[in-house]
Amino acid sequence: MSNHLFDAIRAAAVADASFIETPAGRTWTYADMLAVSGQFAAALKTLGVRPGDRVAVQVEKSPEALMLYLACIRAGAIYLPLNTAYTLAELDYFIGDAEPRLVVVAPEARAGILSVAGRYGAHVETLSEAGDGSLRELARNENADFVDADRGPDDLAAILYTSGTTGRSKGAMLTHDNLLSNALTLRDHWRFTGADRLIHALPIFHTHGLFVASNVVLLSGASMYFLPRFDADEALRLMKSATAMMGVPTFYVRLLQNPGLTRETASGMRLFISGSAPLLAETHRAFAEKTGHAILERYGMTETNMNTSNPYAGDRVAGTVGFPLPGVLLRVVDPDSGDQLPDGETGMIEVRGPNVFKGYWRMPEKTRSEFREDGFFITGDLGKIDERGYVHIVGRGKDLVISGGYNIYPKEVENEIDQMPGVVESAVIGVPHPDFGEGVTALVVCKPGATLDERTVLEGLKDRLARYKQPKRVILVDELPRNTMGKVQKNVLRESYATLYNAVNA
Ligand code: MLC
Ligand code: AMP
Repeated sequence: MSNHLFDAIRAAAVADASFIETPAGRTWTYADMLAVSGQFAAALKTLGVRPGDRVAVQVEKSPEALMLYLACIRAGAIYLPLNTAYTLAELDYFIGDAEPRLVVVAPEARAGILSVAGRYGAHVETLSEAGDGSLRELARNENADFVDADRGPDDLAAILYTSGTTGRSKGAMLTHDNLLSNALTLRDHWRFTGADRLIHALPIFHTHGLFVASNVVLLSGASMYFLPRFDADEALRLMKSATAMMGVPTFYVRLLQNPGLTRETASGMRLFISGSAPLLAETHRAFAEKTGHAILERYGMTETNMNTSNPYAGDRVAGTVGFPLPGVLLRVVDPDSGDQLPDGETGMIEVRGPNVFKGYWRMPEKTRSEFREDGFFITGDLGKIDERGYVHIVGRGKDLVISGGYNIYPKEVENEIDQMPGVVESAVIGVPHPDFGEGVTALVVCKPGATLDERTVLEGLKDRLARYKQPKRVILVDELPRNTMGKVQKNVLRESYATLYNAVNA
């Protein structure tokens, strides 16, 4: 029997070495990790979860939540993490689409989810932020010596939903080898060892916090400070005894605003990594000036895991995402013809490698349309390769807003607004925001005589969309600018409202 991903995790585990420390003073060794993930895996089996079954999880971050992820890998189930901000309306879609055998939610969310889960034949268990709940109780009574399910490199380990340009979310299917190969590459590239202690302040329902951060730590036998959420004061306090941090650009913007960030505070750290959204070159420079550390920026996405990284040794160039990682092929092509462009020219970024996902869950046509015949995945990001080989992301071919590292597809928000009584149409854009990088902003055209205002539009979105997708501002306008083809000119709108958030948090 072999389990492609977990065998490697097990091989890297040193039984009495520290694995997790929480701010509440809870500590976990690697032996604890092996035992508790084994108990959770056994509980899944008792509940009837079989290899290939999906397990949907919307719970707060805790060591036990991470154990549930590992338990799914060990039991051969497909882990399906869900952002804790998703509303019941959003969950309905994910559960209907993925048809999980089991749904795990916070105890207080149980009553709400029961009818949704029931409709799709899913069983419900609970897990709280403190690590309690019905699933924990079941696991407590199980044997820790779980025999891992047989899983090969191509078997699915996880499905992560990413929003789509049409507004419909797609489940990206990630295999055991997608996750393992990428985490091993990152471990070596960023030189993680058992001596490292990572400040882990990211959520664990997306690629960054779950796979990049947690898998790299696990595969190097390192330890981590596991924080429920990012807090600049807490991160600064922990830097004195940590070695590395991974974050979205907002983490670095907030650290820079904190007088506690000094050369001395960061002197014990060896590495600061940023990704999930563009890091402004000015943030990179200000951080280097303040601390002496050049933030290492890398580029990835849910479908591909990590594609590029600035070098560990060598120039970490502000405003670039570095070189393709070992084993990853990256090219820049003309978006229409698909022909490869010479270095220096801007086009569509395409990637191929063991990191690239297997396709979208139950969407074979969508999958086909996003791959070239030679197996390259079309990322939707526009970029160029400079004369030194550094990759620059210069824009997006997809209509997407990234706010604080979370993706928001304007279409999804527009669809909700357009359904409101009194609305003729809307356009949702991202404009520069000092804290979140981009601020979701809605321009709304109302019917004559309609009594809509900013507050009523926001009120109408409250139970429909996760909080981070909701516009930070809603502006009523008489009409939307259009080109001769009748298409809304979002670039014109982005220019008109470019300074909207200048005064906020400045
Ligand atoms: C929270 N809010 C956000 C938001 N996060 N709004 C827009 N964008 C966000 N990212 C809302 C809150 O609900 C709150 O609403 C208000 O904004 C202010 O919240 P806050 O207290 O300031 O936010 P905070 O809890 O501190 O969270 C901000 C954050 C967090 C940046 C720390 O969003 C975060 O951890 N982001 C990381 C996302 C991530 O992991 N992305 C990786 C995706 S994987 P109210 O109700 O108060 O008005 C990927 C691939 C790759 O992209 O390459 O890695
Ligand atoms: P997601 O779908 O949440 O995984 O988000 C992936 C997208 O985030 C990518 O397609 C990019 O548009 C963006 N992204 C990730 N890392 C970076 C980065 N370092 N610089 C610019 N954009 C990034």
